[in-house]
Amino acid sequence: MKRIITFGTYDLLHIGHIRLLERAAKLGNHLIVGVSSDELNMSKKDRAPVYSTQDRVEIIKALKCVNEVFVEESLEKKGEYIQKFNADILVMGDDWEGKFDEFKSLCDVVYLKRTDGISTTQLIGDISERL
Ligand code: C2G
Repeated sequence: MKRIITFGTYDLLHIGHIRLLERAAKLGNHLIVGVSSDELNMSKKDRAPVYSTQDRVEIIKALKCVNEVFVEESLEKKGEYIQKFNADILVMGDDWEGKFDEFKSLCDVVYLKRTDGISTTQLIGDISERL
């Protein structure tokens, strides 16, 4: 029984998010997802997500490959979340390659390849060009 934990904003859910979550789920038996709060996003990206924290949580909860969802309040609390949820593997996209190696003392850390050519920022740009 392996418990996987991963983190993200998942704003305007797209195929890159789905592929990452499905591949993460396959590494174990139970996938736990930390969805970053609106406040955390403002500090991280200087932009409010299009969908609210509660809507993003609800959307991620509805996915077949996801077992448990919580709100990630702070980037500094990753170690606490790993321990609280008893995670065996931390999975992140490879845009974070090497950034979470400090948690190797708590669990395995795996970086998965991102899907090329799609991002929330790009989607916002594409949609606004169509208006
Ligand atoms: N992702 C992907 N391919 C893309 C876009 C995103 O595989 N084309 C992955 C990211 O690597 C990440 C997950 O989907 O693992 C969620 O992406 P974001 O919502 O952009 O998450 P981010 O804002 O990077 O938040 O604590 C860390 C942060 O909360 C991560």
